[in-house]
Amino acid sequence: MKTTMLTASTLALTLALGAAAASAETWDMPVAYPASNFHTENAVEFAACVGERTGGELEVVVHPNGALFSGTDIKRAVQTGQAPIGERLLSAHENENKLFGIDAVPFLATSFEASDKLWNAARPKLEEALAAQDLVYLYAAPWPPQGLYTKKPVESVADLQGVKFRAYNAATSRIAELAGLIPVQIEAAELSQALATGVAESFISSGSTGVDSKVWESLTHWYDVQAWLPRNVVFANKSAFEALDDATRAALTECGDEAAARGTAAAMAMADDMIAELRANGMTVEPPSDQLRAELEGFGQTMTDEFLAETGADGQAIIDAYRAE
Ligand code: PCA
Repeated sequence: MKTTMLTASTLALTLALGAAAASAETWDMPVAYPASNFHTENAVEFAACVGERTGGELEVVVHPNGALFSGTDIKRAVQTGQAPIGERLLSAHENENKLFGIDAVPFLATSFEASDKLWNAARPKLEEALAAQDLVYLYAAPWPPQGLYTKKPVESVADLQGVKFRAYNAATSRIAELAGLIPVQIEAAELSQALATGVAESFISSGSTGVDSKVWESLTHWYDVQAWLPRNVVFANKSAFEALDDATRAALTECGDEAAARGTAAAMAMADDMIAELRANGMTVEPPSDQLRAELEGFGQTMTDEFLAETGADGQAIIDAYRAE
């Protein structure tokens, strides 16, 4: 009798454990940047947070370097449910919705503080636009300010003529076009290779991506233009998110809020370190000449006008709210 009861309770325990194991879920999270990048490190902390808060019910596994889906494909993969969650540079998708490019309009917001204000003003519309694409916004974090990488001294846009320019979104392509250059779209994961083979000889990005790509192996100069601070956004597939229980959803949202704050702080904290690392590896780091700055600011004005023309009342309302802050 005793044996039977013991067996029964062992069986019940086994069933209970089996049920718990079956309900625990793993979410693969594709990201486009290397494991050592601060955005990726932040995503790994976010994943740990979700694991802890849900008592292991939801395990998020970060896949760096575009290994699971390339940067170009991550957003579509999450929209279609091929991946339940992912991180992507939102401005790379402004061809889908011009508002997605608001953080890459040159010289609209050039400091961490201004970039936060612009993002806060834009966020409700961006969340709405993402929701219409079956995406749930979880968090976003900025890249450090964007500057110009070259392999020779550049005093003005004229000095860039004939240079092969790497773009990472529509805005960087547009700048190339305005400068009379032919841009080539290259994901960060392929950047070192493109520089080494001469497919690209110049680009605009942060000190962080210059360090990730060991840019000093191919280039010599970084002009600290501080032109804009684009953001990576982490989003979940809507159906996958809605299939979770309330507590798990709350954990994702809360861990997302913490990751947004931590990611911004990390970007701020390491921006100068990245510049120091460029210098330590032999790069010349300088502010742009007055002429180069003025020319780039001119492109920024053109692109602000284009942004407003295309986004109409929505874009104007966001920029007005940002400027009123
Ligand atoms: N690094 C990314 C986007 C912005 C940045 O600083 C890249 O160059 O692809």
